[in-house]
Amino acid sequence: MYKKIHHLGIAVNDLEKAASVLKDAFNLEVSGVEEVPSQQVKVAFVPIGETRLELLEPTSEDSAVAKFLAKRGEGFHHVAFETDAIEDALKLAENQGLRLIDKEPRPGAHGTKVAFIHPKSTFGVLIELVQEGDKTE
Ligand code: CMX
Repeated sequence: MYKKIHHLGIAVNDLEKAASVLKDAFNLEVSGVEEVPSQQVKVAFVPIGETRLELLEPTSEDSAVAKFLAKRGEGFHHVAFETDAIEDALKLAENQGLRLIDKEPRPGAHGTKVAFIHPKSTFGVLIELVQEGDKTE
């Protein structure tokens, strides 16, 4: 049901500044910036081997990431598990008593389907399920 860690999300105050550090001090490639209106964030991806980092900057004060930054400051925000069966993965999590933030998948960056599980039911870690767009049709 699960394939790999799709990405690790990191909340930042300034996406350009964080991207520069990863480019200049780590020699990593940083993708173009994309807005994800459904999540009120702009994001950039940084591939590292089989996985990637996702830098997240809020585009609205009401966004989940803005609240996170205000309360906890910059840092690790979520881990995303890639699945090829997101509906089944959500059902399994719900049947096991986890608190789903999204009962149905919603649109994520780059044409993906995504759904989140509340960190209070998963040992303090916000978990995102991701299914790549080309596998959902
Ligand atoms: N990781 C771990 N704990 C977190 C957290 C995170 N990312 N975000 C919030 N929390 C904690 C808070 O610190 C708080 O803990 P305490 O009560 O111990 O202080 C608790 O969760 C708050 O939970 P809440 O009152 O239910 O809800 P919030 O309004 O703080 O929202 C959450 C938290 C997870 C429900 C919300 O951030 C959410 O819906 N996230 C899913 C969507 C998302 O994160 N989108 C951004 C990423 C988009 C992308 O990747 O494209």
